[in-house]
Formats: sequence, structure tokens, C-alpha cells
Amino acid sequence: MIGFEHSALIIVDVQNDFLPGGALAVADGDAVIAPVNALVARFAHVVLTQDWHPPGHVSFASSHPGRAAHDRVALADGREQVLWPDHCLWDTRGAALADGLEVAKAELVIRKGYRADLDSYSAFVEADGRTRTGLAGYLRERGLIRVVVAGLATDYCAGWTARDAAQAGFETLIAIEATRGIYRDGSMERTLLEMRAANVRAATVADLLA
Ligand code: VGL
Ligand code: ZN
Repeated sequence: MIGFEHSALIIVDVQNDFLPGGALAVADGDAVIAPVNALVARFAHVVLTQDWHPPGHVSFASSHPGRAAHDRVALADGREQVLWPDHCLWDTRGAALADGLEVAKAELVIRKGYRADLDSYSAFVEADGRTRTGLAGYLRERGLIRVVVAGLATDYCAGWTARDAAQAGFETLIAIEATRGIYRDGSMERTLLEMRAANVRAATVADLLA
């Protein structure tokens, strides 16, 4: 269905902390590993992301005395930040890529959320809405025009990455069975609407590999 030479597979945050038993477990998160591996086998260009937070990160509830995970707080610049359990502390087992993910051929790893005071769900633009990661430029310079997004979580990092890929001008698909969501406080409804508005298309793994 797609020309693999000009397409990139972006595998978002398939890390231990987002799998069952992890610090911010996504229900059934480990179910993405097999479909992701099936996609990796066929793609010529594979990019990975890792959520990668320093101690005391602004997204950790533990950094905000009196607050709990899933609370929303207003930051100094007026933006709203959802708080999470401490997760993906850089260089720990929780931040490591899932065992069984067959990603030796990945050509680029984008780490995000590594500034203590700035979160980043999207692999393209950080949570302030303007700090760019350089991924759009990387893809463009290599002549890649189409992006397939897989990984975790559909309603946060994977969905925001797909939305921003489309907004950056890439033809963007999200691989349905290769992603799972957090589903909290309307997050899935919101992100699905944003992806639709940005013209992200949904495709099955079978369709992508046909
Ligand atoms: C994510 C919440 C916090 C994700 C990362 O990968 O979707 N969600 N940090
Ligand atoms: Zn995070």
C-alpha cells in the first residue's frame, strides 16, 4: 500500500514503564510489540522515541507537593500540565526499550522530556508548542514524505506525534493495532479529534504491509 523507500516508521515510547507492571502502565501496552515488529521488518526507515525524564521532572506528581498523579496544574507560563507518577527516569530500566522490540535497524532515537521544566509528548514539538525536536527537518532532508506512527500511548505521545507529523506536512497514518491508549479524563476523544482535524489516517497493520 505504501512506498517504503519514502516512508518512516516512528515507534513511540515502547518502554518498560508503559508496559504492564511499569510505573505508568498502559493497559495491554505489551500487545503492541508484535505488530510493531511486523512493521519494522518491512520498513526501510525506522525512528524510535524514548520518554526520558530527569529527576524532579515537571510532569512528576512528586515534584508538586500536595498534588497527585492525574491532577492538572498551571505552570508559571500559564500552560496546563497533567501530572503523572514518576516514570521513564532517564537511564533506568523503566526508561529502557521493551524487551522483544526488534529495533536494531532503527536509524534514529529521539529522546524527549529531558529538560526538567518542559514536558514533551510529541516527537516533533515539545509541550510549550514551539520548541522543535528537529525530527521534521531530519525526515525532510532524507526525502521521507510519509510517516507511520505506532507505539504508546495513543492519546498522548503517539497521537500527538501523529498530529504534529501531519501538521508538519507529512502524509501520516497511525497503525491501529500497534498502539494502545491511557483513556483518562477524555484524553482519547480529544486526541482522536485532533488527529482527525490534522488529517491523520488510521490503517491496520495488514493494510500497511499489503
Ligand atoms: C506519555 C504520559 C507521560 C506517553 C509520556 O508516552 O504517552 N504519557 N509521558
Ligand atoms: Zn513522560
